[in-house]
Amino acid sequence: MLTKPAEADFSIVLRRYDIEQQVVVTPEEMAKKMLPKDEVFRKVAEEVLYMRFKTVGPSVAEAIKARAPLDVINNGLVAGMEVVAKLYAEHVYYLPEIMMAAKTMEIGIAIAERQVPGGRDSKGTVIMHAAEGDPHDIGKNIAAVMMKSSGYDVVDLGRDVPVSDLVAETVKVKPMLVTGTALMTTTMTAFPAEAKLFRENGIETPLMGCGGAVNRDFANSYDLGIYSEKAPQTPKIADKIREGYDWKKIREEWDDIVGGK
Ligand code: B12
Repeated sequence: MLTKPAEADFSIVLRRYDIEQQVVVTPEEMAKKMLPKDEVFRKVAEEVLYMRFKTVGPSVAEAIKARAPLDVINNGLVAGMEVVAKLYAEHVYYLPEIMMAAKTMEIGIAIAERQVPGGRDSKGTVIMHAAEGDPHDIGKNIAAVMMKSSGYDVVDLGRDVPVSDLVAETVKVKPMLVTGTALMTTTMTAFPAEAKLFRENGIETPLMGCGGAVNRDFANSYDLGIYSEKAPQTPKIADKIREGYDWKKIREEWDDIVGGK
């Protein structure tokens, strides 16, 4: 006999079947633990966390009156996205929330980015891309803002960039640095393939491997490979390349460089 709907226990029915235990943490609890204490940054971060794409613009515009635009990006928008990523990992948020939060963050970044001081002489050109097959470009976009604000020209090839396109563009543009982002273990293998083709085409440009799937050991495992863990480290490394450091010297002095010494 069928159970009448009124008698069904929906707390048992409406649960994810593909994980062992449903995590009970709420976005509010996670926000309390992870979000910055600073009121201005917190408000911006909450816009991302709660996917408020209609109000993120006014909040960011308000925040950049009181705080530096790059800090609003890093300590507000990115901080909010970090909570979203954590909630996804804990199976509280699902893909639709991720996509809406990412969109909200992008709207905010576009507004803050316009206020980042620029207009200086270019320090050099950097090519940035997300690896072939990889749609994750949020970290790359943040790193691109940092590079532009530090005086570098950025040629952003976007996401899911075929290895052959990257090589062709690098031959054409002759950048002083190429960065790659991979958040998936299936796409990070693009970097050694790109480095091999760089070499075959006589390119000695350092190829920075970045993104969640990549660690320092992996980025150091192929010729030309160097590592950057967080977006704000990249201008420091690029400054050293300007001083004449090659990929081997960057590797040797990496800790000192990103430590700011
Ligand atoms: C947002 C997100 C998405 C969005 C991406 C939107 C976008 N435009 O980027 C969407 C919804 C599209 C997506 C799709 C998928 N995703 Co996804 N996604 C995520 C999520 C939740 C957050 C990533 C993120 O943006 N974080 C915030 C940014 C700021 O962090 P970040 O990218 O790590 O960047 C930081 C550093 O890595 C670094 N960095 C990054 N890039 C660069 C570049 C430079 C130059 C520098 C210096 C530094 C740097 O600096 C940043 C901070 O300073 C992660 C989970 C997680 N915890 O990371 C999964 C995750 C990356 N996704 C995953 C997967 C599997 C997928 C899908 C295959 C899911 C599916 N089954 O369909 C699809 C991809 C399908 C395809 N092939 O097209 C997996 C990858 C697993 C693996 N090990 O391979 C993850 C880890 C989730 C998981 N735990 O399973 N995803």
